[in-house]
This record gives sequence, C-alpha cells and structure tokens, in this order.
Amino acid sequence: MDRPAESATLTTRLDTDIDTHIGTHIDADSDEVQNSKKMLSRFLIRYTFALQEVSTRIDILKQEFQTIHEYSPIEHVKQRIKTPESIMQKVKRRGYDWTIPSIRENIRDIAGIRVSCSFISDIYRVAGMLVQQPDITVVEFKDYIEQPKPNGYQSLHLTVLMPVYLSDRVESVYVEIQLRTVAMDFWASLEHKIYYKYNKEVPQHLRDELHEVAVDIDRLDKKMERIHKEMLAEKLGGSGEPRGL
Ligand code: 0O2
Repeated sequence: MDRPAESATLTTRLDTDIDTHIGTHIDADSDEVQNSKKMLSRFLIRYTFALQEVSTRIDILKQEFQTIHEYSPIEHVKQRIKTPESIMQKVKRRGYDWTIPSIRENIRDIAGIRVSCSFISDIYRVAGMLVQQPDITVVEFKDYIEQPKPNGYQSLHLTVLMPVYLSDRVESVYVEIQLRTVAMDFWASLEHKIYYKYNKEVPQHLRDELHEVAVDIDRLDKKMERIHKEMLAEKLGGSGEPRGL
C-alpha cells in the first residue's frame, strides 16, 4: 500500500491540474509541483513494470510459435501508459475520488497493450494462451468481435491483473489488453482520428461509411482466414490447424 503522504500529494497534483485548466496561476517550478510530479511518477512506475511483464509474455508466445509452427499469430504489439491528463479527465468524467486507492481500483486502463493479429482465430488463440497462465487473473472480458460496437468497432478486450514483484511486496496491477486483426486496427486508428478531428461530432455520412467499412473488414478478415486455412491444409495435408509441440 502507498503511504498516506503519497495519496495526499497526488491529490494535490490532480487538483493542481484542474486549477491549471480553469486558469489559476501555478508555479511549475514550485517544490509542491515538483514533489507531486515525483509522486505521480512513483505511482505510475508499477504500470510500466506490468506492461513489461505482459509484453514479455506476449513476446515469448510469438517467438515460440514462430519457432515451432514457422508462423506467428502476432503481427505487432503497441503499448502505452495513459497520460496523467487523460487519467485526470477520466476520474473527473466518472466522478471517482481523487485518491490513489480510488484511481488504482477504478482506472483499469492506465497500462494498455494492443496486439495486432493476422487472423480472427489468432486473436482467440493468443487470448486463450495468456489467460491460461496461472498468475494472470482475468477481471473483464469484452468481445466486440462477436458483438461489434454500434459504430462498427471490433476488438477483443481483456482486463487482467498482473503480479508485479517489487523490492518489498508483490502488487497486482490492472492491464488492459486489446487484441484485433491488422484490418480492425487500421479501421480503429482512422475512426479515432476522425472522431477527434470532428471533436466527437462526426457527420452522419462519415459514420455510415465507417460502419460500412467495418462490415467490409469483417468480410475481408473471414475471407483471408479461409484462404490461409486452405493454403495450410494443402501444405500440411491436414485440417489447416498449426501442429502441436
Ligand atoms: P485510448 O487513448 O486508446 O486509451 P473506458 O475504457 O472505461 O473509458 P469503456 O467503453 O468501458 O470505456 O471501455 P472499452 O469499451 O473497453 O474501450 C476502451 C478502449 O477501447 C478505448 O480507450 C479505445 O482504445 C478502444 N475503443 C473502444 N471503443 C472504440 C471505438 O469506437 N473506436 C476506437 N477507435 N477505439 C475504441 P480510450 O480510453 O477511449 O482511448
């Protein structure tokens, strides 16, 4: 657990940020602000460690698969730590308490990792391999592939608790893992840009087009997978499923 001083200082830091937003003059070099920044970095460091842990697990799966099956279900991996500003906005939006315990418990996507896979079946295969690891606890599972969002967004979201071994304790840290195909990722990044370009008020014709493209992407992903399986079946003389160990 963090010491109370750490919680209090972060609270000050968050309040300071709000003051900045409403225009109050803040001395960025003041001891208080400098101290708060240090405390915030200390709070966020566990998320960096948790991301390193998850990313290593994913990398091992990728390399092992590549070596044994001469095929990788993972195309690329991106990770990010939510910015203090974005954490602050979410806390405010959701009306959570401005305390470390509340942020730690409620903001579960401070550490985020995005895995782009070649095919839809790879998404479930990689997710399955991760959630079977005994020290990873799945706390939330959202399948936007089975059930896309109304705008067409597709992705598999897992929120997990990852143990992080610190010098004097083990901490369970929330990590959000998003898994999607390369095509879904392409769609999501364009939609994200459009969403912000129009300040969240996207014109209806663009919404409709994005939805159409999402449907096309689903069709394309399924078609590509069928072609890939047919090619594998030919190569392996079997079902098209990669061979076991
Ligand atoms: P960023 O910058 O990627 O972190 P919550 O996470 O609690 O705020 P919700 O709806 O409960 O919101 O979570 P959900 O559905 O798991 O979505 C969280 C994240 O998924 C988002 O994080 C996006 O990264 C991604 N996402 C969800 N819906 C969409 C969508 O319609 N379009 C795109 N492009 N991405 C989406 P953030 O915090 O919004 O952004």
